Amino acid sequence: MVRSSKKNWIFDLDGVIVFTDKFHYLAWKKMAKTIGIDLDEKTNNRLRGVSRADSLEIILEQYKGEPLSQKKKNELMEEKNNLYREYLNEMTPNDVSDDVKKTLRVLRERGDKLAIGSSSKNARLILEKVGLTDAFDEIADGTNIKKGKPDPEVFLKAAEFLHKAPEKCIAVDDAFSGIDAAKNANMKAIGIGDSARYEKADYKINKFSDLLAI
Ligand code: B16
Repeated sequence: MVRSSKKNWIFDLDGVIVFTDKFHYLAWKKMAKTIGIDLDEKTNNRLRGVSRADSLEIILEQYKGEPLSQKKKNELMEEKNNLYREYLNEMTPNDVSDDVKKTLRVLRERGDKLAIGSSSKNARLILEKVGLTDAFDEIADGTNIKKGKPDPEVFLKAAEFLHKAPEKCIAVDDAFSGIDAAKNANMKAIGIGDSARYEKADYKINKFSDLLAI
């Protein structure tokens, strides 16, 4: 079968290309403990795809003390981020599956455009550690946006960086908030992992290489 046209892919990072959610969890858990909160997995699941500041607010729902100043919140976020980056610094190319590596290579060989659309301010560090910086034509991340997913900003930025109209882009995201962001951006949305059971996803896939059949 002849493939009709080249495609423009925008990939979420955490949960699609790499799996750093366990590091987020360990870092948030340690930070939360310092203010008397025992972060459990159920609350942690609500942090998937959510910005750093919004994640802190979700954790603080369990905080029993006096209201915290913005300065204190910034300190807590910095503390969490420092812990998180210690884990990231241990990452290597072995932290990316062969399925993901091979699929990215094939899409590139087909002439498709590839971008990252991640809420993370650490996206470039992660890509560098796992050796994937050059696998993408463009990177839109937490440093380029004011509003996190489900706001479409990061996916729209990625489309802008690729010089492509949003409706010509396909976003791949594991979080419900990411699928909402893609639909809010007027893009096709592909669900994988958690979001493969989300009815708003236009396509649902089990593994990354299933993209090659779309
Ligand atoms: P940072 P993604 C998201 O990455 C994570 O899923 C989410 O848990 C995190 O809070 C957010 O990035 C911000 O990350 O603290 O590193 O800026 O899934 O959009 O690639």
